[in-house]
Amino acid sequence: MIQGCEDPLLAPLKRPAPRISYRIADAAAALKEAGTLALFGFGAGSPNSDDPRYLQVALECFDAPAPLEIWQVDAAVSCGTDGALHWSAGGGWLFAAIDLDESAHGGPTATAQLAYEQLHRFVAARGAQHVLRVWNYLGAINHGAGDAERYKQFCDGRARGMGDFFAEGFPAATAIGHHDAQHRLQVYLLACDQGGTRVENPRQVSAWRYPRQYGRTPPSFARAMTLPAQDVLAISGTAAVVGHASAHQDDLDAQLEETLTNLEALLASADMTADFDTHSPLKAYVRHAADAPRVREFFRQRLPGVPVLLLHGDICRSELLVEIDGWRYA
Ligand code: 3EB
Repeated sequence: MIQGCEDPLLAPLKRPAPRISYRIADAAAALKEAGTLALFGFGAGSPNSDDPRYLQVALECFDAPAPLEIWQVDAAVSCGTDGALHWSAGGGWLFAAIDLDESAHGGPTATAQLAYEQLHRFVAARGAQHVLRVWNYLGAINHGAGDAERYKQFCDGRARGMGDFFAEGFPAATAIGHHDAQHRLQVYLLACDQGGTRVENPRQVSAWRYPRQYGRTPPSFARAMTLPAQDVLAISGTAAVVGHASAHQDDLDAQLEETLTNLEALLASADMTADFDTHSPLKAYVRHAADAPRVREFFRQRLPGVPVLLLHGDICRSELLVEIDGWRYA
């Protein structure tokens, strides 16, 4: 191309980030709104819907009534199912989700392998797609000792199933334990026809370089991902991990402070200012229900006005009491 000649027809299409919000709303009405790419309910009491864009997440919410999470794009959305998988697409964005019952697939390793194989097969068939963000929810995540811990079995299966899915680099991710009696593995993702930029945290060893003590297969995720238009950061599950070690065992307040320090370090390493605002929804996964009021108070004091969903979930290291993930919109 001739230098200085900027033909708008040759410039790549901008892919504005989906808008993500929490809302007390009627599920059917939210699904009817223009541009709804995905809708999430939280916990057993949340709505049921067969719409492929809807997922009932197996984590209970500490808010009553529990809000819905809505992803919206400025484009027409199509959707469908493909075997055990359901999906939607619009404006260059792709949502895909799978929900598998472990009892039908032979435990956490085999189920994670199958989930990632299915997602890989589906996303690959849709052509150039970049997986930017993945969420993983599995039952009884801390059950089992040492390498037999269910989270570590999940990491083994995830790595086996992904093959070259993430050859360009790992997506940002979250992996949290749910309390559903049925051991279901829920995995959902956000992909785009343009790539993002991976962000690591200088305070933390990259997860894929964790030493052997954390399991045979290091967790495969990036700490965060800048979305293609460069204005939004998708933030992975972030906890009180410094270097590769868990900090402040049994101290909720200190873990919250350390986690916020990690989030701020992540923003700095993405060249963003160290603040969150009313457009930057977060989630806090809280291990012990009794800690929820203190976590809520921490957000009220330290991140006032930031939308936060408090969910009852287990962090993948049993000494960690809280984990935060979410979005930072510039
Ligand atoms: C950590 O920092 C906490 O296995 O996909 C955070 C985010 C964590 C994602 C995953 C695990 C995962 O290591 C654990």
